[in-house]
Amino acid sequence: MEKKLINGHEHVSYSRPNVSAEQLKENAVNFYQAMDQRRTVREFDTKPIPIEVIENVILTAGTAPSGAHKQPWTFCVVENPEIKRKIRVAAEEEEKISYASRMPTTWKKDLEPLGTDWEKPFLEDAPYLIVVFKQSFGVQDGEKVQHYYVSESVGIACGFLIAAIHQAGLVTVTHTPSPMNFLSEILQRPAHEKPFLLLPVGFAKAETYVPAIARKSIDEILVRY
Ligand code: IYR
Repeated sequence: MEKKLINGHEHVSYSRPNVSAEQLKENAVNFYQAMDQRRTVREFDTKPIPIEVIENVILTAGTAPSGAHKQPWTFCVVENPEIKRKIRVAAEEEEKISYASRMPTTWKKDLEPLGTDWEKPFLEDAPYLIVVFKQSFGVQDGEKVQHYYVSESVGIACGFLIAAIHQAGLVTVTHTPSPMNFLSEILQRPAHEKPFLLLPVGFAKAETYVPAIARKSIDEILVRY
């Protein structure tokens, strides 16, 4: 592999194969159609899944770009039923209060078509919970390491993760119990890691339903200049 020093730092040559316009169009439409099959699913089958699948979707998430390549993320994988139970109990405790008094009426109205409520059985049914933490800063050899665009970086990594989960043939739901500090306590994460997103991962329950909702059209989301 060809190497070159830039600013005194080693660079390696990089290229991707030349692809015809026809092939580009086919690739793009195929990936869109595959991703358009993704749905948020809230009811899970308890069927186990090999850990290698979870390792590889997390490796995929780890390929995301990040501010100054600091990779400011930690992915905790929970398989232990007792820890899943603890997370469910704590999440439902918060969600119960949120639905009863913290969420304004308009918010609850907006959620009505999705059929959500405070109960979160998926936190125990799904064979794995991936709890994503964002690192406000890093720690290396006891020294503080500056991180940049942390939420953006971790958000992009979560997008990759969700795409990888779908591509593998599994389902998930982006669960954000609020507040979610209980996740730091249960999983005993250090103070510089903040809970970002909780993703149960598994097969969809044999008989489940998702809301009959549509995605915005190209004209609604694309502005050309
Ligand atoms: N965190 C709650 C409420 C909730 C909020 C939004 I915005 C959603 O898109 C879905 C749910 C819950 O998980 O039920």
